[in-house]
Amino acid sequence: MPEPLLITVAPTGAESAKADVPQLPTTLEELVATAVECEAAGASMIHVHIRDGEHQPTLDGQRLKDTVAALRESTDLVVQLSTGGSVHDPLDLRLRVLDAEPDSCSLTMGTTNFGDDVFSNPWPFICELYQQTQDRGVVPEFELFDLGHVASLERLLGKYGLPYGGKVHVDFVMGVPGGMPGTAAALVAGVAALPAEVTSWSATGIGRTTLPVMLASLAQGGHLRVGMEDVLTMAKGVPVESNRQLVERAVEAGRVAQREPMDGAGARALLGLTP
Ligand code: KMH
Ligand code: ZN
Repeated sequence: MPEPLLITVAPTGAESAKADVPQLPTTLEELVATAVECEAAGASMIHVHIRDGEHQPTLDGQRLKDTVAALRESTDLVVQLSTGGSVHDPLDLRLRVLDAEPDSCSLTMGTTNFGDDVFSNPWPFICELYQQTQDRGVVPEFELFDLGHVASLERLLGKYGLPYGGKVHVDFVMGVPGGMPGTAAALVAGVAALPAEVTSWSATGIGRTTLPVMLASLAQGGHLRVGMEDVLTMAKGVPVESNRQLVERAVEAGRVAQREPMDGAGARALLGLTP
């Protein structure tokens, strides 16, 4: 039997403006409603960036705690908070995301050019964040924007050992201008380079690379991340109406590959989260 498919939804991100994309879930109510419908459609993990009252990206501690609580109350999704935030967030605030006690957090394995900006992830920050996840019982998802990040992951695991829970899950974030391209060839190279400790991997392609990366991931037995953080069109000139639509498309693609969507319990087992 092919392995069930982990579908992570990344519904909001930090890059798109509500004024430009009114269907982007930016309030807590919109985020919870999105989470509920994406879970029903087949997602089992949610990668969360939150916004403030003006719909701007924020890492406000109380809002993060309220968000984790609300998502736990309404869904069985694995709640993953972004520690990447926006390119403007300082490193100390990004570390404090863990105070909200999520199930999981993102942990990007290196600095990368990010369009015209720089997404800063210095090595000492990576080490500090990783050790804090181990101490606080949070399962990291290692975000790999470039092939060099794969080598850094090997270095990190060699220095500090396995994550909390004992599993190593990584996510290839491809097609960011400044990172690795969103191509099947790049994904093949990335998967081939993964350290032996890695137990599962997913992939997402930004913008027009969404479909090639999704299909290449399924072709190699990988898992999927989808959502409006990563793509705002279904096809050229056709706007995404909702995150649910992207999850439904991932479920459909997975079924072609004979991969049924994993439920929350399956995702927790995959990630080493105790029930
Ligand atoms: N918003 C990007 C600068 C993450 O969530 O950890 C970083 C990002 C990665 O989205
Ligand atoms: Zn993110």
